[in-house]
Amino acid sequence: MVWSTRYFDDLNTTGSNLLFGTKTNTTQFAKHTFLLSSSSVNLPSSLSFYTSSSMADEVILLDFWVSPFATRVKIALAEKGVDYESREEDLSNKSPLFLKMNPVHKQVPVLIHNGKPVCESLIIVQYIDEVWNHKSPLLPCDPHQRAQARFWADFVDKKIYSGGKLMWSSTGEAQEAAKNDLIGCLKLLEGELGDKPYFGGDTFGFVDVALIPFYNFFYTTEQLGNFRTVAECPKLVAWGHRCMEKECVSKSLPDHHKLSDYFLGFKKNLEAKFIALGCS
Ligand code: GS8
Repeated sequence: MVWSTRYFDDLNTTGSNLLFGTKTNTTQFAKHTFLLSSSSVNLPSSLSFYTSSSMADEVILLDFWVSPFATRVKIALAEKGVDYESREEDLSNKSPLFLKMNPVHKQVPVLIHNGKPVCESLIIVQYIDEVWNHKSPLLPCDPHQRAQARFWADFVDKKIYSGGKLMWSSTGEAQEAAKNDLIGCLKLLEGELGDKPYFGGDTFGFVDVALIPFYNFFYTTEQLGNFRTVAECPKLVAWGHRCMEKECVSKSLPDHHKLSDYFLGFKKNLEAKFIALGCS
């Protein structure tokens, strides 16, 4: 595994677009011998050699250490045992390679596999599951279960990420409303988890990969909204602990204290800028 030595260099280089995800919203094998077209086909492990990528593959991740979206990709690659090079991007000074590889959204993560880019974290995780289908399937075989997994992963993006973002960009009553909405969404997720060890059932899967990077953010969001996730959603917190025991997760997630310091400092800077601009 090749890790970027610039991992912690760019802590303060990005604008609010890092947190809020858009540029405009400042406020707020060598090649495969053959590849089976669907990861829904389960092969005997003796055949897996023919379907997985070889060490000669070049896998580069355009990365940013704070990004929960990039963390998803790191977890999926680690779970599949894929070697890759992480290249830390300075989001306030995007590299020519980055702009070339993701000209539409200009966002991390971007996976560059043998020179070809794949963008958008959930699409990248599905791509990884299809290409490196020799082990640890992330999506289920059954089409309906696959659709369900995609639904909940999409829910994470639409409700958990967006709900957290709203909490960060609001104050007072609006923040309280955002907090209550977020807790409601976490409870829905806890209901979907039920008594299963993972969202994927007995094994770690697609929804687990989609959500676990945000588990780290719970700690920071709790401080901001003055609530305890464990009191609200104990099974979800137990799931988070279970996931953290997996090496692919623990080695991919940034330290939550560092993350918390980063975001709380970031929020303070943003507030100071608002005060200086005379905004309330
Ligand atoms: C979101 C990626 C994103 O927001 C995905 O990959 O799933 N839907 C996408 N990336 C942020 C960093 S993390 O907050 C980003 O690259 N921001 C820079 C920018 O928007 O200019």
